[in-house]
Amino acid sequence: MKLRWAAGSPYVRKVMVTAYETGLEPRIERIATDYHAPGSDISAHNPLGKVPALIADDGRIVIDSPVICAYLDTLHKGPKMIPDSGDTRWNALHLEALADGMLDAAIAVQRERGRPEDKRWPDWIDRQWVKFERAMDWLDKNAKLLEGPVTLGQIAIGCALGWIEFRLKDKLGDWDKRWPAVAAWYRKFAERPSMKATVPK
Ligand SMILES: N[C@@H](CCC(=O)N[C@@H](CS)C(=O)NCC(=O)O)C(=O)O
Repeated sequence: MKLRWAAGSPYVRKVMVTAYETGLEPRIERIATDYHAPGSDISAHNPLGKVPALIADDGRIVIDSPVICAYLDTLHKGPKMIPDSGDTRWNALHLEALADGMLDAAIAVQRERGRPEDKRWPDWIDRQWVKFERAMDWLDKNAKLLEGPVTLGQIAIGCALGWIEFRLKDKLGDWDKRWPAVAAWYRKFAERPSMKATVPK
């Protein structure tokens, strides 16, 4: 399989952590992709111009990290990252959706901050950041959902927090104090070999 890959992308990282956790990593060839470059050929595999995109062994193209991870989960015989049924399934998918939404909001903040100062809209930054803060408040109260064998939900939350801590450290502040249950869980999760092998640089 080939993966349209970029080192700094948290969505790509989610796919790669899933690949490590399921033993599929050796089967994935990373194709480094500069999706911002004018004329980038990423649209040949994803008309939306986004990474990650997977080119499966049979030529099938799979886009969007939740779909790629679900696809990878069909290719191995070990414990499923998306459990087949019951509470664990819906908790995993719920956490993944929450994590992706946290990231979407955080990336919107980072993009807005990257504009020339006279083109920035502070209200937009606040509106996005509050989504992240509300999600973290909820997660801290429901941190027990992060317990148990590794799932795609945990992977997605781990990768989202890894990116936000890396890119928006100043906004995040002393988050170990504000969201202690999530922070404690994250510090431990970040020690997994799959997370260490994919640290954003
Ligand atoms: N929902 C997508 C989001 C992917 C995404 O936004 N990737 C970013 C890199 S972190 C990208 O390729 N952005 C390019 C663009 O939006 O034009 C997923 O989960 O895969």
